[in-house]
Amino acid sequence: MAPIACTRDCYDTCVFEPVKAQRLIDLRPSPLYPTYGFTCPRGRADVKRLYSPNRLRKPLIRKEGGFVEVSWGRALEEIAEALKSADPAEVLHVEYDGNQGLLTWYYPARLFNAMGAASTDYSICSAEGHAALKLHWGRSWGALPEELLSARSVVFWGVNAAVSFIHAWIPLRRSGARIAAVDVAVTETLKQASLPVVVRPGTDVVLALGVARELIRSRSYDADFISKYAYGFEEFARYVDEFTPEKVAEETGVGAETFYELVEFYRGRPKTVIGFALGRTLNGGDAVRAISLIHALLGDPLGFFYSNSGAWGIDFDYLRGLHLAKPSRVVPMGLVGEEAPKLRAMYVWNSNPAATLPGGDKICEAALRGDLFLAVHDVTMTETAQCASVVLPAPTYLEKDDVVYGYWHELLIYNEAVAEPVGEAKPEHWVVRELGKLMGLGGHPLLAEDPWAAVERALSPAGVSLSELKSKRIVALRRGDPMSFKTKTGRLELYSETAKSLGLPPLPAYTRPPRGLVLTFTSEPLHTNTQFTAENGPIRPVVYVNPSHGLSGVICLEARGVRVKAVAEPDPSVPPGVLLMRGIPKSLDGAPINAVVDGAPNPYGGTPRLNYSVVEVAKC
Ligand SMILES: Nc1nc2c(c(=O)[nH]1)N[C@H]1C(S)=C(S)[C@@H](COP(=O)(O)OP(=O)(O)OC[C@H]3O[C@@H](n4cnc5c(=O)[nH]c(N)nc54)[C@H](O)[C@@H]3O)O[C@H]1N2
Ligand SMILES: Nc1nc2c(c(=O)[nH]1)N[C@H]1C(S)=C(S)[C@@H](COP(=O)(O)OP(=O)(O)OC[C@H]3O[C@@H](n4cnc5c(=O)[nH]c(N)nc54)[C@H](O)[C@@H]3O)O[C@H]1N2
Ligand code: SF4
Ligand SMILES: [Mo]
Repeated sequence: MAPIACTRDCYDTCVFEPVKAQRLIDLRPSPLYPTYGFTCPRGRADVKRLYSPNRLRKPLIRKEGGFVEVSWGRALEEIAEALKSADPAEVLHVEYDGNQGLLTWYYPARLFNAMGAASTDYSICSAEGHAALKLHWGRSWGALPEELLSARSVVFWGVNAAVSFIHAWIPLRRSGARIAAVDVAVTETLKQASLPVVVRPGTDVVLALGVARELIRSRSYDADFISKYAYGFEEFARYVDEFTPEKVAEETGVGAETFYELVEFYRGRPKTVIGFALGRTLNGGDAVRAISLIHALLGDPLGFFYSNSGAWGIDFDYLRGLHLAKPSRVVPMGLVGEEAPKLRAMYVWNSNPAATLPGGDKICEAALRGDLFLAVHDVTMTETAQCASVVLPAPTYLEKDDVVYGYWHELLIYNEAVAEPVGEAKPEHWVVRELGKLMGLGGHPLLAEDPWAAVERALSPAGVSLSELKSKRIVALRRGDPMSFKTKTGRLELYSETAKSLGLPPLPAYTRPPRGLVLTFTSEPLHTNTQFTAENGPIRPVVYVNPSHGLSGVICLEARGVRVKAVAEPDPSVPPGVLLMRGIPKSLDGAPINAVVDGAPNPYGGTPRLNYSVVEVAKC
């Protein structure tokens, strides 16, 4: 059978060979690059989820006594009426990467742009680092899998790759590459790294600038590369000179011995995987900037990998219809919860914001009070769907045709359905076009354009036609020229004139973190964000904490007057001052853990500081 790609928000974007008898019975990981014949526990759980009794099968409307099943016609009328009667600026669509398909994630935004609704800024995950990297490099993409996997040494910085990025981690472990890893706790990744480096939360920028200083002082940088391609070396060198090993130790907690080992590691010209999590900490965008610039000094413009989503030239804006219509306003994702009580209607697909966004609990409060009309299109009854006015059943990626790209590998995959839609599940593009018709927007050019014609147009800058993709099934995309820097000066800006022109600091900045206990998160192997609790069990609300704090058993975490309840587990691999949770659990009393998480946007891409919330511990 034709291959099919996992559409989950994941570095790996695995390619599977579906195995079918009467119905789909297995997804066999492709033996080829870069899936290499293995996968994660979520990959195979998709087969289990496909026909699970937990799937949504029919549209539901909330009534006094709970949800009742209704026809698609009735459900769509209800939603169309609510969207039509509201001021478009008070209608917000919330979607993210539950499924990375071009038709599933991107195209449906056209309805909301056509009506002039409010949009989010899509900042929750990786926007901060994308924006930060562009200030120096004019791009955010970097190494491809083959470049990363053939490296003799790799630094995993702010990413628990042993759990969240297994198709980089396992091949590198097998190849015998030397591994350094930088984190705020001794995670699974640090435990297996030859050079584990534990930093205080929010201080990575100091460590990276300290490394840069040593490389410059010892003349271990590529002076030819710098003079040929870079701008602002003198200013950069002057600036980093204040980041002495003493300052590094004082701010980051990394002692001289480990620090010099890391400098030595970088002299070996490793690749660095810069984790998305960095963009979710204090000074995180600045850390991403500084780490990437180490590779500028080393003369390796493909030395880092962050996300390659922008490398292929796929026109995501075209898919969302931004060439013809714009949202009336943009709400940062970290502030959607705060905004919820002021909205009239919210339409959610491909995400579970009540659980995953800071203050997402306020979405449910507003909806259950009756102040907010909430519609949710999902494959299962999520926390957000449980509060909705109308719930619509969606097909999983196994039940619909779509086009899938990766944010690490360069393969573009044509996914053909391998199962019939379960129950009355309908794809996202069909739903928004039907809603458009009911709202009198059916003739709008954004909705009149056939979804596949939109995909064809969006792929043309990437140099791929749909007919080629359909016949080959997998096409390798090409990235641009790594020596072409689309910055203000046209050079690799060590001192960023691009940032300056935007009113941002031209050099990576550092603000000393306030004192206090920092709540942070690391990935968990059995779940992707909040998914697969039905198949793999719930995510336990455990806070791992250094034994010196004397905490164990049920505790409350409090911030800004909000409390959540969790179980404290003493763990020496977490340093004092850090509270580490695995996955995105719920409070013991059922509230989302994100009720206490800080939604304030970071400065470059607006990503909220999910990995840096100062909390108080209270008895409860
Ligand atoms: N506290 C804390 N919060 C976090 C994070 C953290 O580390 N800590 N991580 C953050 C990050 S990095 C991210 S990316 C966000 C993720 O936030 P979300 O995108 O909300 O995460 P998921 O829980 O994966 O929700 C995806 C939803 O899409 C649905 N879905 C899957 N396939 C389809 C489909 O084909 N069609 C439709 N309509 N729906 C589908 C799934 O059933 C699921 O409900 O969470 C963020 N929130
Ligand atoms: N198994 C599994 N895989 C996943 C996901 C999942 O939920 N489960 N989610 C997917 C998604 S949406 C994403 S975005 C990626 C997640 O990829 P990343 O965002 O890179 O997240 P993690 O791999 O969880 O690793 C982040 C690490 O950063 C550390 N950290 C927190 N604060 C700081 C800091 O200030 N400095 C440093 N150096 N480290 C810090 C945390 O302790 C944690 O171990 O993974 C994807 N893959
Ligand atoms: S979640 Fe990631 S590792 Fe797991 S099957 Fe999907 S792409 Fe592969
Ligand atoms: Mo993410």
